[in-house]
Amino acid sequence: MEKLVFATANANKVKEIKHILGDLYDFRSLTDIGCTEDIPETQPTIEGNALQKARYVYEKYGYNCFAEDTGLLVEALDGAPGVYSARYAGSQRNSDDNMDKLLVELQHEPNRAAYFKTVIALIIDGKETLFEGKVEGEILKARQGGTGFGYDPIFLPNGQSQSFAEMTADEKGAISHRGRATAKLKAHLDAIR
Ligand code: ITT
Repeated sequence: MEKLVFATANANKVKEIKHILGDLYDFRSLTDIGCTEDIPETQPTIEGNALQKARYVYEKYGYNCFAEDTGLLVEALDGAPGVYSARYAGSQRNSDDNMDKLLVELQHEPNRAAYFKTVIALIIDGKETLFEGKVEGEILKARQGGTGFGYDPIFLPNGQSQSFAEMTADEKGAISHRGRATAKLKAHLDAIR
């Protein structure tokens, strides 16, 4: 297969998706193709942002590629931070600040239900396909665990006794939003290879 670019600046996403897809595909990073600019993410939806990032690379650099966008949607906050998850506490995009803000917002809130949603947008020879993955769970009262990234230390998936940040990459990938979306991407790529 010709090369496929993963249009993300987030090294944690690359690690998790490579872990699931294995070595069968010849993935290139944005750095590999000389794309060092900040790709715009200005759409009002997770789907829109995933497509915007993938289209940017496809149109500007001409490579088949995929991008993903992820959000954490909290029921008691009407789906916030959602599409704004990365910038929840400000443009510094800092995970500790984001978690602190969410913990304060939910301080007196008994309903802790939330879910992660990932959308992967794939563009091969101009054909766009979307893959979605979700995982339901709850927001913990304090951080637990030191692995993973982003909101992982305060997210407890339903039916589990450990937060995402207490799991190994295999454990998280087997049930996570990104793991589920990536499994669909993998099935599609395997089918068209
Ligand atoms: P891109 O270059 O791919 O856009 P990004 O870091 O901007 O990378 P997103 O906009 O998709 O990524 O990130 C949304 C936010 O959700 C951001 O704060 C992440 O830290 C967080 N996040 C994404 N995936 C997560 C996961 O698996 N576990 C916990 N938090 C996650």
